[in-house]
Amino acid sequence: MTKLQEINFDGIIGPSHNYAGLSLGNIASSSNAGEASYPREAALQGLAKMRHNIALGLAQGFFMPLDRPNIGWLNALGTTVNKAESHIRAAAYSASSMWAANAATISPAPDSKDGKCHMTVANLQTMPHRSHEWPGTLAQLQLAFASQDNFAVHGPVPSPFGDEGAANHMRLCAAHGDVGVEIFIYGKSGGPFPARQNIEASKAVARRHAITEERVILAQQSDKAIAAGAFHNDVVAVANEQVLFAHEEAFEHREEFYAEVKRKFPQAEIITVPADKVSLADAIKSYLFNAQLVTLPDNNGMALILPTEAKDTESVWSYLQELVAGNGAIRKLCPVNVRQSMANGGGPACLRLRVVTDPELVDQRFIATPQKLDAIAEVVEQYWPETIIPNQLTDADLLGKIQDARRAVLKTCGLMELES
Ligand code: SUG
Repeated sequence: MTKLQEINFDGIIGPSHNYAGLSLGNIASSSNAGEASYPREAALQGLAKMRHNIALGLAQGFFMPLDRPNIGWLNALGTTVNKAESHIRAAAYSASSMWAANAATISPAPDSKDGKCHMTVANLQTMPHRSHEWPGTLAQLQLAFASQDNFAVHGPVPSPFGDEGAANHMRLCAAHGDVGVEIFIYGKSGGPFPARQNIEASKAVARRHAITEERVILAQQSDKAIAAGAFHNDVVAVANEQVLFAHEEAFEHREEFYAEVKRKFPQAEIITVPADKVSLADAIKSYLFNAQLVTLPDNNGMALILPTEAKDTESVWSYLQELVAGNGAIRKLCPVNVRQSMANGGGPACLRLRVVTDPELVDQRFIATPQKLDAIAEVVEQYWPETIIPNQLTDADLLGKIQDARRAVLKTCGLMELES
């Protein structure tokens, strides 16, 4: 018998973290384009979030930053770091793999007909800077989840069907280790911003993961939400166990979708945040729904691990006070400071990939402990650049520093086989 548990794997924020304004439709990314970033502070904020969650009694893992700039990708484009046009150079340097919610879609073993935990690495092909993440991510998934008796790790869904991973996927279940209903959210193109999750990719992932049709739901993200800056579903909705917590304007056909949820998972508790209490604009600005909705140990109910921006947004914070006072499933609010990631449109939930499995089946090098996080923090203090302005990406010294920093963290974690 295995002991299934939810483990949150956070992407360690890489040494090349910068604000290049690469994501059309992501308001924070566009509005901070060209600003100075603080990679060291960013990575320390991410590590502090992991420590915070471990202290709550949650299981925590991490992924290594990818090799940036991606010189192989530049070479495949017939160019080099020095010769590339600035938007291509910036795409090669992006530390975007920190947002592990976009690394892959995960279907835990109880959901799959073959009893294995299935994972499909996301192709992220809508955005050039993210489209070259998947080979590095796949290498880590194959290493971390190497047991082929327990895991089936799939390559990316083929082009042209954009797939952005767990950010557009939710799971409802009585408890993490029980069989679940999996919800795949896609967008339709035609609005001012790209719809990044293609319905064909969602369907393909559900088929590849061998989930019984009766336990699959496909739902369309609302055009309005995408146009307002919700480039992924996890900016307007989050689920955990029996709870679905969503903005009133998150889904295109809300009533039909809710009816299907109730039919396929009658125990569902749907908490809809009304637009007249929290506008779509405030939800997106505060990243209220990009909270990690987690189950606390010892029957202490659920907590929302929120960005501090949620506390700073009056409508959101007063709504949340009411919510936790109501004695429902969500009982605790935990604001965490991930402002460096937030300034590129990545909140607490973007930074993590949820995997339900027995922690003992995972390569232990990817499992976090307070001691390991301390050791990683030391490397970050010593090697991560303090600050980067995107127009410095031509600087050869910076390039060397970024490469040394990654090598140092791989070495500290005993993961040198991921070096190239
Ligand atoms: O893909 N930002 C990321 C943020 C991803 C957030 N993830 C989830 N919602 N799960 C994106 O848009 C900005 C990079 C830049 O502009 O430099 C960026 O890629």
